[in-house]
Amino acid sequence: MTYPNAFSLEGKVALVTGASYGIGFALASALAEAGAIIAFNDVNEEFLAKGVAANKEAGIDARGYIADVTDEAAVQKLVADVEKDLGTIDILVNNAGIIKRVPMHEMDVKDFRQVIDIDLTAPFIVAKAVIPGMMKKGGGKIINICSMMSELGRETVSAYAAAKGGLKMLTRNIASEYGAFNIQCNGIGPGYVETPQTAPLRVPGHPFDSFIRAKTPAGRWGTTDDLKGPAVFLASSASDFVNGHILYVDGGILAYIGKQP
Ligand code: NAP
Ligand code: GCO
Repeated sequence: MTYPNAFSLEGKVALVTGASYGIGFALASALAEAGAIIAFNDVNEEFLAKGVAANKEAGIDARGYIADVTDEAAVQKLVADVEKDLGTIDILVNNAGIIKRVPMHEMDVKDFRQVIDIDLTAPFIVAKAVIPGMMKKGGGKIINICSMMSELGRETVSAYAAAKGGLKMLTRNIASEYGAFNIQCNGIGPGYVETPQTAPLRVPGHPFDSFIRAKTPAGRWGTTDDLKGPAVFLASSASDFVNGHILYVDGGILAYIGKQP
């Protein structure tokens, strides 16, 4: 395999969940720029329509599919519709996710369960739905969007950390169980990235903003552009012998004790 062909996704069908905006939208754009045919999902019709329009504006012919990724019947239909419209799914990015920041002792169990449902059970549901097609086709790529909280805890994010820690091990188990079918399953662990999900933490002057800048060697928040190259790598044949790996795209947070105050 010559380079840069190894990074080409020409003709590959990619499904990205929760991709009307934020990290999912950026990852879908990156895969499209590398040649992939894009199917993206959202749970909200209005956001889905905005996502289709934004892709069109960017010159990307992405198909939008509405589904709540926690609903197995809806996901089975989503995958069947994508495969009817575009062909067998070669690349799955399990991106959809939520966070609820509540002190654990005050957290309602239904909120805990909702975070686990969307951030951990849904990646299982969607991967389960696409793996049979990948097995039949002779291989595929699954990329689960993990987190710093796959490795670290912090106050108020118990449900999210439990989910993202579990997602790390689900990633490794899919890699273990399906590597023999030429399916590689890896994770991307973004650091702290500027998206709507982290907007409450990035209010100018918010102590968390200066905290994260001090914890990141580059002294800045990540952007969704920082995640594009790693996603294309893990979606391409350049990573065919990378399996069960969580690629942390965190600017070095996990390596760094933090800037002395
Ligand atoms: P975001 O801006 O909040 O976007 C989350 C996306 O997931 C939205 O499109 C949302 O759609 C969708 N979604 C939520 N529940 C869904 C469901 N049940 N079915 C289908 N789609 C659903 O989040 P983000 O910052 O882009 O994060 C994307 C992923 O990266 C998440 O898994 C997050 O945990 C992870 N992550 C984020 C960061 C960060 O710093 N931002 C860092 C590490 C990891 P609606 O808006 O329609 O609900
Ligand atoms: C938080 C943040 C983080 C980021 C991300 C870090 O409240 O700590 O939302 O969880 O979203 O997951 O990798």
